[in-house]
Parts: sequence; structure tokens; C-alpha cells
Amino acid sequence: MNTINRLTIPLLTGLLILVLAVPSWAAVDVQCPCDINGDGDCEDVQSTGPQAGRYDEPALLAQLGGNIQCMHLGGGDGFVTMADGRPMYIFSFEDLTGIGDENGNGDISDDIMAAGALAAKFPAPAIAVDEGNEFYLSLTNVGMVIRPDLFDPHTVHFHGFPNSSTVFDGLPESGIAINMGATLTYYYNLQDPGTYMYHCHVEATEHMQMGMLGNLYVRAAQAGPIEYPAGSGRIYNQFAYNDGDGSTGYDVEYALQLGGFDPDFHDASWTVQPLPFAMMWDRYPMINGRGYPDTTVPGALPAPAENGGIVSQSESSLITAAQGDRILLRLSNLNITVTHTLISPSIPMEVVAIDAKELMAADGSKLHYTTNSVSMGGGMSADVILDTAGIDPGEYYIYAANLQYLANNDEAADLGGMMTKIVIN
Ligand SMILES: [Ca+2]
Ligand SMILES: [Ca+2]
Ligand SMILES: [Ca+2]
Ligand SMILES: [Ca+2]
Ligand SMILES: [Cu+2]
Repeated sequence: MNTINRLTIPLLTGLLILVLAVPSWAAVDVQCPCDINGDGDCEDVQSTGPQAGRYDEPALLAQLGGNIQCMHLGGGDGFVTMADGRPMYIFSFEDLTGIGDENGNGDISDDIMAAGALAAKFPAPAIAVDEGNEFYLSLTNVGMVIRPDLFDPHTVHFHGFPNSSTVFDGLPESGIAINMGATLTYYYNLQDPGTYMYHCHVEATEHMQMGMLGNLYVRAAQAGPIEYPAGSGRIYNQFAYNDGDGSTGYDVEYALQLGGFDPDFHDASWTVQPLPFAMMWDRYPMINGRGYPDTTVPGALPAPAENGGIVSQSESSLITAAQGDRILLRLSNLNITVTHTLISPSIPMEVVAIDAKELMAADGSKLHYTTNSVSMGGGMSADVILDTAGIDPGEYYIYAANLQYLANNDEAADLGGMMTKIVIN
């Protein structure tokens, strides 16, 4: 830790200089057709002042065809805390949607850079969008506070997504990568519902190991009410896919991303050491960026001291439902070193889709199957429905089948790692 402390002070000084210097070279411009004041968020109703009623969001959206969604992400660095208390330096994204010219100097660049500094989240903010919409996603590279010596670009890559043009696909070799202080707005035409995932594709092994990974899903357009199974009296209004018969209907949904960190790699990045690519070994297995028992904490985890007190682990992995609910789990694995198997020993899992495609035969008959375990390699997703109709209220667990992944940093003394709780009320 002495090494870390020795390096942190000069690096933080460097950061201060970087942040103060930013407005002179950064120019943040977000594009969003339903945004008028430049904060990357569709306008809400202006209830007072001379503009009263003018920027009414529903009216504006209707004028634009009603199918626009916008989001503004920052890409930079930050810190998270592992279940055993160990701080982990990360690169990742943060949600800057709605941050405008907060200080009133006529420019949002300084506000965005200030809000983005050391604010990276793990997992990256979930992107939940609707089929049929056009999605404008702006990414600003806010730079690395702890590593001002780096000049790494970032991208957003929608993994497994069929609707992005090459230039917006995030692969730096064939598209655009975003340098520090720059902003690009990606455009997506959302036509294929399903569970995807996103990550930065620049120096992917490094940036993905460092944490630039997030949940991404497109909600199906199919409308309810549909009774499923027919004659059951169970009615659904939300569906994972356009299934035609209600068979992917659900009451509550949870996106759970499997992942893992190699602490040596993160510490080497923090302390400006050569990065141990060949030795990479993830031994902090996590669900949504936290290991057990943090996985069972509802809401955000406490902010780490290392980033100055910014909440950085916002997405809980606790699953709660009322008895009788069908729970949709949008599972994805973005671990870059290992395959994971999740088991649910008490509540059977109905696998309805793999890799954002509903399981069906060529003639359209359903190939959903029921199991107690799902295995996913890196880059795979699975949509799984847990039917709680015959399940007693209580607490149940879902966890990694490989016992090695039930520990934080291979500590044999206690459980940890990739396990979370399902609470049925
Ligand atoms: Ca706005
Ligand atoms: Ca709004
Ligand atoms: Ca400003
Ligand atoms: Ca690099
Ligand atoms: Cu990156």
C-alpha cells in the first residue's frame, strides 16, 4: 500500500491540473433531437417563466414521431470496493444524462468534465431501451484522473447487436474511437428485442478487465394483455420477446451481469506498473459488480473513499418478487477469462432465449427448456424465467456451480463471489 500512497499524491495533483485545464480543450456536444438545452435529456415541461409549457416532453416527442430515446455516458476511471473491503481501480462509464450548464457559464464542457471525474461505475450504467425507438447515445471521454499519463480512447460496443452501422459499432479498427475531451453520438435503430451487453472495444482485454462492461437490453414491442398459458387466468403485459403466444411474459425483470476482476491487473494499472496480461486470472467473481454478501444488499453500495466519496456500485443483484410472479432474469457474461455456470437449485429456470434469440424450431414451435443450471461463456446472454407460482415465500439462492467462484480472492475461509438471493414475498 505504500507504493500506492506514494503514487496517489502526485497523480491526484496531476488530476487537479488536468481538471482545471479541461475546459480549454474539451468541447462537449451531445446530439439528441428532443433536447433543446444541450443536457442530453429530452425536455421536460417548463412550468414557469417565459418558456412555460413550451418544452413539453410528450408534445416534443410526438412532434418527432414519439420514438426517440437519448442517453449521455462518460467514459473514465474510478474505484469500487470488493466484498472483502479491497478497493479496486477501474475504467468504466458513468451516466451524465441531464447534466447541462450547471454553473451558467454558457458551456456544458466544464460541467461534464467535473461530473465525470473519478465517477466511473461498475457495472457501467444499464442501458434499457425500447424496440421501435431510435436511440441517440452520446459518449464523452472524460479522461483518467488517476492516470493522467494515459491517453486511451474509448468506445461503446453493443455486443451481439444486429442494428448498428459499422461506424457506430465501437470496433476501433473499423469505426470511430473517442479521444479524451471528445464526444461522439452513436445512433441505433432498435429493431431486435433481447438481452445484449455493452463494453468498450478499445484495447478490449485491458479496458474490459478494467471494468468497461454493462447491462444492455431492448424491451420487446409486443403488447398485452395476453393470457399464458391459455386458460390459466395468468395475464401478462410485458414480454421478453415478440413471442406470439405470451410464453415470454413476465411480471418483474432483473438484468444480472456475471464478471470478475484480477486484482493484480487492477493494482498494476493503479500503480503505473506493466500490466500482467499473460497472468490474467479473475478471482473476484461478481454479479452486477459485487460479490456475496454485497450481492444481497438492495440498492447502491457505500461510496469508496478512494474516489472521493462517489457512489460507484449502483446496480443491486438482489432479486425480489411476489409469490406467483414470473421473474425474467436477463443474464449475461462479460468475463474475459472464464465460463460461468449459474445454478438455481430450488426454483427451476426456463431458458427462453440464448444470445437475444428466442429458442424455437424452424417451424416456429417453441424450444424453451427447463433446467437448474445455465452455462455462459464470455459474451453470451440468456433470458431465463423463474416461475414462482408453486414456490413458498422465503429466501432462495442462485450461485456459481464451480465452488472456486464462490470465494472472494480465493479465500477458502468463507463464502463469497458469485451468489445472490431471491426473496419471494
Ligand atoms: Ca434537455
Ligand atoms: Ca426528460
Ligand atoms: Ca458550464
Ligand atoms: Ca491502454
Ligand atoms: Cu475504453
